[in-house]
Parts: sequence; C-alpha cells; structure tokens
Amino acid sequence: MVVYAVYLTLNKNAFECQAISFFQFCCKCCQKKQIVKEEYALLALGLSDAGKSTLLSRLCGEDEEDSGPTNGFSMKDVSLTNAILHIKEVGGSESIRRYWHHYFSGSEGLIFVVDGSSSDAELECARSELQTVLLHQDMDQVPLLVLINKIDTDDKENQAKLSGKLDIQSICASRSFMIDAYSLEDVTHMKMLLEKFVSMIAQRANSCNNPNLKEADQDEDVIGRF
Ligand SMILES: Nc1nc2c(ncn2[C@@H]2O[C@H](COP(=O)(O)OP(=O)(O)OP(=O)(O)O)[C@@H](O)[C@H]2O)c(=O)[nH]1
Ligand SMILES: [Mg+2]
Repeated sequence: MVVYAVYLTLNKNAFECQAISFFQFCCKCCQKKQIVKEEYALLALGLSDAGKSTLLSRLCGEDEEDSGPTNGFSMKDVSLTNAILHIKEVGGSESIRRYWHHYFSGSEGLIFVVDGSSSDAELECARSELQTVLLHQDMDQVPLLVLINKIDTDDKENQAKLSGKLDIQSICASRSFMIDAYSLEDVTHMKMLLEKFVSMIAQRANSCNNPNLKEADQDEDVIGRF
C-alpha cells in the first residue's frame, strides 16, 4: 500500500489515470441507480369548480390556497413511481369550454374531473361536454380517466349511480377508460389511480404498435370501474 502510494506520488500520470478511472466508476454507479421514467402529456378537463386545480396542486404536494377559477390554462408536472406526467389543465367555465379543442392535439390521455355533489342538470352538462370532447378527431381513442370527487369514496352505491348518470361506458364505445372516486385526503390513492392510468396508456400504445395484442387486451380496457 505504502509502496503503491509512493509510486503514485512519483508518477503523476499514473495518479491522474487512477483518478479518472475512479471518477468514471462513480458515474457508472450513479447512472445505474437512476430510474428512467416515461413522460406523458395529459389533459385535465371538467366543468368549472369540478376540482381540477385543487387535485393537481395536491398531487404536486403544494399547499393549495383556493386559487380561484383557471382563466385559460395551467401546467403542472406530477411525478409518479413509474412516470412523469405533464398535465395541462384548461379552465371549465362556459366561456373557456368553447376553446377546449385548441388544447387537444398531442394529448396522450384525458383526465375528466367531475364534482360528485353536482345536480342532475350539472351532471348532464358534464356528460354532454365530455361526449363532445371524445368525438373530436384529435381525441380519437385517447384513453380516458374520469375522476369523481366531493363524495364519500366508500359509498359504492352512490358512485355507481353517478357513473350511470354520466353514461361513460356508452360514450366511450371501444375507447380505454377508467372511472373512480378520490378524496383529497388520500394522495397515495390518487397517485395509484394515475399509475394505473399510465399503465393503460402504455398498454394501448403497445397494442397499437403490435395489432396482435389488441384482441387479448380488449377485456382489460375497463379497469377501476365502480
Ligand atoms: N370538498 C371538496 N372540495 C373540493 C374538492 N376539490 C376541489 N374542491 C373545492 O372546489 C372549488 C373549486 O376547485 P378548483 O380546483 O378551483 O376547480 P377547477 O375545476 O379548477 O375550476 P376551473 O379552474 O374554474 O375550471 C374550490 O373551492 C375547492 O376548494 C374536493 O375533492 N372536495
Ligand atoms: Mg382550475
């Protein structure tokens, strides 16, 4: 060891080579530990006051003050264990809804937030707006995640009733979709739903690239349904 230290001291070049090798070794170790996450561009829509901004702030770990209605759009990056989501929220007021279609292009998944305490008329409005979105050519076969809030997440009967009123299954036809309720108090559950949704998006992308998988995937399309 002492002889080696003396050798390195005397031979500056050898010392530099050893230092570079050690540096390269450290870099390789760090690279191995890095988990490469897929990134997805998602769109978050829903009527005004549905809870989109609040949901995204909570997912980002922000102390959300009531920031008021979103005028135009806002962007948030949400980090999950399996992916990074770049989520664009567009305001849901009537005056903004007519511009929603400008934000469709490039979306790999749609999150549609519904206020579970809405009246029947409001639910019908949400259903009709969602249907219009899904019929747009830029949203063709884009996977859908419907998230219902402001209700008891254990009340499966009420959730099923809301799901029926939204009539998601028939407006989705062959599209991949999930529908579930969340509570702002349970961020882990919210993230778990998004992770499932990301897996659904990835699965659809794979089956589009490999048509042989398409038939086998069909039954797996509707997950997280009440
Ligand atoms: N009880 C309850 N209130 C919520 C929940 N999510 C949002 N809110 C409240 O609902 C109101 C509207 O929330 P926002 O997140 O601003 O709604 P938004 O969908 O972003 O509305 P726009 O930007 O106008 O389209 C706020 O007062 C929130 O505090 C929820 O899960 N439970
Ligand atoms: Mg908002």
